[in-house]
Amino acid sequence: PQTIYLKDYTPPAYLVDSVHLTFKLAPTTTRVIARIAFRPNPQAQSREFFLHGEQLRLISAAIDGQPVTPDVTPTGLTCAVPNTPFIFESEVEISPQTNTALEGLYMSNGMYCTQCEAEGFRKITYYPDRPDVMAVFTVRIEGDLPVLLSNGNPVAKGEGWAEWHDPWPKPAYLFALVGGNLVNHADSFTTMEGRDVALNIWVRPGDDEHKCAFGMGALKASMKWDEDVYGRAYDLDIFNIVAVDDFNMGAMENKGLNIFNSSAVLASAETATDANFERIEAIIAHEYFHNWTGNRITCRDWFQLCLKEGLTVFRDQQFTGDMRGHAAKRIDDAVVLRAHQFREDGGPLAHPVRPASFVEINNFYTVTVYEKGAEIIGMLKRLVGDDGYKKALDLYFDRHDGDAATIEDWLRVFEDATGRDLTQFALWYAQAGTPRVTVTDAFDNGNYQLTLTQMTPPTPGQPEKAAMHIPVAVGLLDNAGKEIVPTRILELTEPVQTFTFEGLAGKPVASILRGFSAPVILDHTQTNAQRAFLLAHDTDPFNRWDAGRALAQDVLHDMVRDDKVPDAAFFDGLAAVLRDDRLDPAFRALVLGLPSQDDTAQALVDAGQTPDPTAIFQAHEALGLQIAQHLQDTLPRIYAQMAVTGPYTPDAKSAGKRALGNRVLALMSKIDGGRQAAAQYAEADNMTQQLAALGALLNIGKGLDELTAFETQWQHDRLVMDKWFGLQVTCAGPENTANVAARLTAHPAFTMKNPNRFRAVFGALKANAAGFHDPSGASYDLLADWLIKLDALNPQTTARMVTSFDTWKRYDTNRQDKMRAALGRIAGTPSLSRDTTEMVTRILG
Ligand code: B3K
Ligand code: ZN
Repeated sequence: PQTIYLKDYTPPAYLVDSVHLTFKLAPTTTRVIARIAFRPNPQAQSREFFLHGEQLRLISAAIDGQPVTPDVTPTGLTCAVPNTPFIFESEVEISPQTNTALEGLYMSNGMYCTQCEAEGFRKITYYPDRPDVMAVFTVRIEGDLPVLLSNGNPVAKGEGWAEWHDPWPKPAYLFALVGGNLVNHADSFTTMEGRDVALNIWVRPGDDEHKCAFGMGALKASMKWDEDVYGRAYDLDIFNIVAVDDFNMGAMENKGLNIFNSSAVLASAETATDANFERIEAIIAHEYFHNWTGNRITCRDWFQLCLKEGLTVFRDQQFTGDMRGHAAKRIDDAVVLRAHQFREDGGPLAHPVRPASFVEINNFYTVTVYEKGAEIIGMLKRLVGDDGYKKALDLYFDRHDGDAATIEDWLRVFEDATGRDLTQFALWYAQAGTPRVTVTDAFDNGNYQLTLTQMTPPTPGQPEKAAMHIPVAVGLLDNAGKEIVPTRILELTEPVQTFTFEGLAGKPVASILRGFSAPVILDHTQTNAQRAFLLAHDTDPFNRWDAGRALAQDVLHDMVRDDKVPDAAFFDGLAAVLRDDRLDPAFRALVLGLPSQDDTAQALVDAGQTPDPTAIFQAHEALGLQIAQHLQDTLPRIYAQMAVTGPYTPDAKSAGKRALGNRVLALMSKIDGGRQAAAQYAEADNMTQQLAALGALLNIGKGLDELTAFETQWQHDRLVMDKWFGLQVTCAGPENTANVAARLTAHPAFTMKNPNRFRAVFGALKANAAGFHDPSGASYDLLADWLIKLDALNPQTTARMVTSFDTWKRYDTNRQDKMRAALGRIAGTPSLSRDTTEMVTRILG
């Protein structure tokens, strides 16, 4: 397969002014008639006329009304064209019914829908399928279906047809079409500019109709927030969201017609957990925010993906912080970043936030592009301040509205708006790997000296790293826990740099990297007592939580390595936080959450050791039991205090209480034989309580009756059944995990055609670290078997899930050999997709 390089970018040879598409929908013989107005691009370096097209059957083509016979290859067509503006017309046939890759036009439960980003439009018709070609689309859909939707505003409709017009020029990846028997949950919103916008969430008739209200509320809150915070109003008369069961990712920001995985939009108290509600709110916001950051200003090419994704993730993080509290949100984001992005950045799949090359762009919708991309925006904001950020963003929207822009454009608005030189900062986009910042300090004569040393490890293709521009937020506390120097940003730009704080009465305690001010690994050797002190006193909530986390990590590390008994400081610190009624329950729940087993494995690797997932599992189990025993007198009291009375609401405050109550329940179950969990299961009137109780029971080897009852109760609901599938794998003991997963694949409701169901089982298999890495290799083999089968149907989801193997080099030779063998078997599969081939090749390195 061919590698595409950022350095090879050239402007398009022809631009498109307008497109007129007619769809005649039929399951295996859909006809697409395109009428495209082209004109030569004055900026072009060539006059070659090439249109992308894949898996299309060309019926006819014409230029300015004259039939032509283009040269057709499996990837597109070429044809002689005039040197002046011209009209290209074509008719093609496609088969949505047999499109199992879920890219292009496909069918899901009798509904037609599309997914075009990044390069799916070329499976719909011949077109210059690149984001820097932006055009005005008019769409006519003919089909015997009650609801026919596309982008923009409705123009006209009749029995079996509808026409849509989108006045905003857009790249083809934002095209969307939906046709089906759907019902809408309707509402409206009046923008700050006075535009009345009709809002709809479309679902299949039946069960799901009562699950749209929360999403609608989130949409309206997002629209208002973008006006209030960024001054950005919606720009069409209608905004449609459609829920689809079979979808490769969370959702898609098509102009005026967002298409959502049903798991990312549908929610009710009975069927969705608090975590589901929060995720739905965030994804709805994210897709809505793309209307400005992604659609009005799009990307010049796919290397610039982080331009829209990093910024839009940053915006949805700000939104969730405003809705639900910034401290907990920052902690949640840091947990995700460390667990997934640091893992990616430290392994064979490490790549810059703006990659320099790719084979298949779908493989670069990664935590690095999204989440590290968002961290870069956060750092920029910290460096230029809130006012500087606001000025820069206003300039960005002013200057680039309607453009297909680049990271250089983005950084330039910050330089122009604030006068800062961001040359060194720009390395964050180009250099892969997580920088490591080491801290040493000294105190002398009232002066406190903090020395920070930075090092970014080599990553694939990047053996040497330059020093980065790293904002390190630091505050100082005295020995009584009082803050004596409030948070300030130290700008680390050299390999080694010393910062001095003068005029102090005694040696302070430094709280470093407050608010997780940069996506780096902080290497700060501290005693358990120092960590416990910060856990008790730090005025920065993030660092307070992080001190507890570091303490837990140290304790686990010692248990795994030398079987050491945990320090009393750890239990005392946890107990103090748990009992402190002034602290937000959500925060206490976060402190009570141990690092994941994979986090512990990574920490051991960072300390130069070979992690043994079985030993890590045992240490986690043992520590959980000891925590439960130490806190046994307190747990029932806190559990009772966290009871939420009245009907379920998904707000942050009640969710925080349930989160703490359920953490406590899991601990109590380790010593009460599951008595309380069984009671909670029996009484639960919402999914958060029901699922947490079931999980607590399964984790102690009980709950089989509840598991059966759950299946009987929920067999009609796909999204809830995904939880039923996943939880059993998550909670299985290490030697049993592969068997449980294999048994579930034989369940009549298992299907690999539905990515949610496949991920429910195999995402959980990966997440169960000890079970996945059971030394027998049974889980490796099972996953490989299923990925080989899935690749023939759905390359995108296969390529994504093959990353479960990306840590193979961490482990002992037995596990390494077995993982390599599994990867080799995948790699050797005849006609393996380009997507999976690229990923396996990179993982094997
Ligand atoms: N932009 C889409 C992701 C498309 C993924 C293509 N493989 C959703 C989002 O980031 O909002
Ligand atoms: Zn996005």
